[in-house]
Amino acid sequence: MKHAVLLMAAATLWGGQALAGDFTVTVRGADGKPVPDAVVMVYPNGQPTKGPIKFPWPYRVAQQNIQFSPFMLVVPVGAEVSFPNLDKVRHHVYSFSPGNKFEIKLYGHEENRTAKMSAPGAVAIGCNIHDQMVGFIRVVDTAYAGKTDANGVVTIQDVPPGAVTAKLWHPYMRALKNERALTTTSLGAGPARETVAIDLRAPAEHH
Ligand SMILES: [Cu+2]
Repeated sequence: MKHAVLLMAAATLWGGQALAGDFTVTVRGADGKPVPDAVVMVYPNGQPTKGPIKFPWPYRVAQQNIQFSPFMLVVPVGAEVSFPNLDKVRHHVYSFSPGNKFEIKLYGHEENRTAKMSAPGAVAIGCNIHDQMVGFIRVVDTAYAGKTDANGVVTIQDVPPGAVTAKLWHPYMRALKNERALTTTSLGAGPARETVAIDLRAPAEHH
C-alpha cells in the first residue's frame, strides 16, 4: 500500500502525467479555442453505474451577480441540488426540462432551496426575473463523468480497463441532442487521450 502511494507521488512529481485508467479529453471549437463546460460521460462496457454515484464536487448552483455559478454542473441521477441565493435581489429559478422540471418561487438573499434531479439528461435552468440568467445541469447515470475546464480539458479518473462507450455533450453543440460519441472504445494499460473539435452555435436568444 505504502509502495503504491509512493509510486503515485513519484508519477505526480515527474511531469504529473496521467495514470492508467485516466481518460483525458480535450475539446476545442471549430476556431481551435478551448471549449469549457463540455461534459464527458464514460460507460465501462457500455453500462450505467449500478448503485450510488458520488462526485467530489458540491451539487450546488449559486445565484451570484445575477448569474448561475457554476454555469455547468454535473450531478448523479437522484442528486439534491442546492440553489443558494447569494444576491441581494430575489430570484425565481426553474427548469422545463423533461424529467427534471422544477420551480423555486421567489426567494431572497442568503436563502437556500433544493431540487431533486430524478432523470438522466440535460437540464436547462433559468430565472423568471432575470432573462439573462442561463445555466445547465447534466444529470448522469455513470460514475465516470466530468466537465472540461477553462482549457477545454477534463480527466476522467480510474476508469476500469476494457471496453467503453464515451460521449460528449455541450448545450450549444451542433449535433442531435447536443451530443456525440467519442472515438475511444477501450481503455488499457496506459492513460488514454482524445482530442475533439466541435461546432458550437451561439447561445439561444432569450426573450
Ligand atoms: Cu434571477
